[in-house]
Amino acid sequence: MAQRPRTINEAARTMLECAACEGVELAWERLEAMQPQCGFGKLGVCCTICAMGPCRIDPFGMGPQEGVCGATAATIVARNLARKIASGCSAHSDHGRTVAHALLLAAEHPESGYRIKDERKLRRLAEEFGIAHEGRSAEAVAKELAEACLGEFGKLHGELVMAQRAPEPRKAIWRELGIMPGAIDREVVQLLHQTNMGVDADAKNLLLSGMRCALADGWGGSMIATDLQDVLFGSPKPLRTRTNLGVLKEDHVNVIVHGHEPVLSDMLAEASRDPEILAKAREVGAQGIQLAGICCTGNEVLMRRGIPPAGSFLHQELAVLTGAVDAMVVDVQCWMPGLTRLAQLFHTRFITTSPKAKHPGVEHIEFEEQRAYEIAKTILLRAIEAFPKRDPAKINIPKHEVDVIAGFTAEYVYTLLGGKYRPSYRPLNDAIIAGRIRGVAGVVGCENPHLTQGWGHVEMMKELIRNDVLVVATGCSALAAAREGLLTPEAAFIHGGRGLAEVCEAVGMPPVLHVGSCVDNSRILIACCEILKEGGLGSDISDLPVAGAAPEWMSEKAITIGFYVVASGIFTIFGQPQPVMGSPEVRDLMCRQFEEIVGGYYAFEADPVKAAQLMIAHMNKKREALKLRPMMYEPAAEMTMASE
Ligand code: SF4
Ligand code: MSK
Repeated sequence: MAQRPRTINEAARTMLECAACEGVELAWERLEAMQPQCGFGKLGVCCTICAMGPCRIDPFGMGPQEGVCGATAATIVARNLARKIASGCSAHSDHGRTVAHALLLAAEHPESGYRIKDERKLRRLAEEFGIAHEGRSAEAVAKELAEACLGEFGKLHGELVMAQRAPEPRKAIWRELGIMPGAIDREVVQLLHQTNMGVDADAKNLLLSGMRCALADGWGGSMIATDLQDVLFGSPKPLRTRTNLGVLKEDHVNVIVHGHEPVLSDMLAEASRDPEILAKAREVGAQGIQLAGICCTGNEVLMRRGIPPAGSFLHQELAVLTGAVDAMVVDVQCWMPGLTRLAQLFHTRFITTSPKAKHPGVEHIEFEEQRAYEIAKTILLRAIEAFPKRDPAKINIPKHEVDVIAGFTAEYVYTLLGGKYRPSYRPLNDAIIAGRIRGVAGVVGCENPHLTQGWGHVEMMKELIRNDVLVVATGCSALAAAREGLLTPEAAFIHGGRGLAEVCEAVGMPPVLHVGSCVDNSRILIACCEILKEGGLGSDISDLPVAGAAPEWMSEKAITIGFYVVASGIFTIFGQPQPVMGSPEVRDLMCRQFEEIVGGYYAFEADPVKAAQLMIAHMNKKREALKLRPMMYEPAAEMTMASE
């Protein structure tokens, strides 16, 4: 049987060949060594919640159908899934909390190096939180806003402030179902309690609580992270840069920032221009400092500072293999412990920075917001020290880099489509109503060595834009699209349908809009609210011709994102199934009954073109319900089946 290619990306292929020649083991080899993987785990029917277990349900009905306590497959599957939702919500929300702390610091200690960069957004948020701001200094307002946001994590009563942004019919559904989120931390705690041994054994009840916890992420923790980052680091505006491993420079000190939280990486970007640091770099023979990003920290500094992304999740080891990375600096989430051993084969300084994320044998330079600039300089000095230790024989930077336009936000769409003097969502709504644009798809999420890297994202996006669907992308999905040239206006003429291409040409935008990092999926929710407010496309998010997808997901955070997107009323497709296939009851709830309950529901489809067709069919269904005009132009009927 022909082997499935590991990647669709040319630069990644070059590095994988290099790894094979050197006999270096990467995630793909570790995955092979792991075969066969546990089928019970994959199906979600393994329970380790108490010490009477571990228990497992026989999916073929030949063995035990209940755990020692009597829990059925449905209970076990739903409980396991709920725990993943709680974990994903914790990760995003803790990120939001870190940013709120940084905002507080900027307000109270400007000498920390943090500044308020978007005062207009600060004052808009203050108004939303009921904080008086007129005639008050930005710092005074920021202090109160930061405290109010921190209060959202543990408040005793009431609903989340940002969840009030949802349209009224949506909030009515959440209240009716009892899934309107309250304090963020409490939702996580309650869900973990509910999944203890001997608490909730009702799969539907567990998944509804899972939705409430996920909503506390999407309309709470993640939204706080996104909005406060805009206040602190500046609201992104589209900018052009380059991406892929070719952005690393042989004659520069290359520093990779990887993870999710921009509180350190933004400071590294600032410090990389410090004359003292640049002089030190020149002393060791380098021309300067090249900062490059991986994963969502990369997205954050890409969209605000134009720092080029070297790659996405599965590029992290490949970047080290170039032999030209002088320091790999990680904060939290998505960095592989395998980097530790790999970095030791090279001169690369692998540096952890968060008290929450360490690894034995790895240099740890703890990041403290109060000394952010000083710490950023220390880290850069470590990279400069490493530069002369490079082994020239090991340097192999693939010459691949392409143009990328990144940094769209829900707010920027106003200006993008309506122009500076008439900012409005009207042109977008009109294009949808007139049948020039079929709908909007959010394609997001990770990469996974189980699949050919980038294949799911890129094939799905091509099929969507070919059918006049505007795509918004975040996380590693956006980075995969960037590498294959989909984040340029020209991509609309090469791959887009005629209607979408006309709109892209009129405003000069790419057919796939980069809207940020994983926490920035909250921007997609806000864009849906803005479309509804503009009018003509229904009254609830579930009325809109929109859909979501995570074709190559791997993280628990993706499950949480999926749940808040579905609970917001959006049809969502995951490539690999979530670990629920061991319970037909849970699968039926998610893939069918959820539509009745919350308007959004799931499908699992590994073929990205088939998945795109399901999304298109869903959009057509919504267009019909809204009695919109037929599409102006239908693409050629043939459906190219994606084949790996
Ligand atoms: Fe087994 Fe029940 Fe304990 Fe899970 S909670 S390990 S199913 S006894
Ligand atoms: S970084 S969560 S691999 S998208 Fe946000 Fe990429 Fe997934 Fe991490």
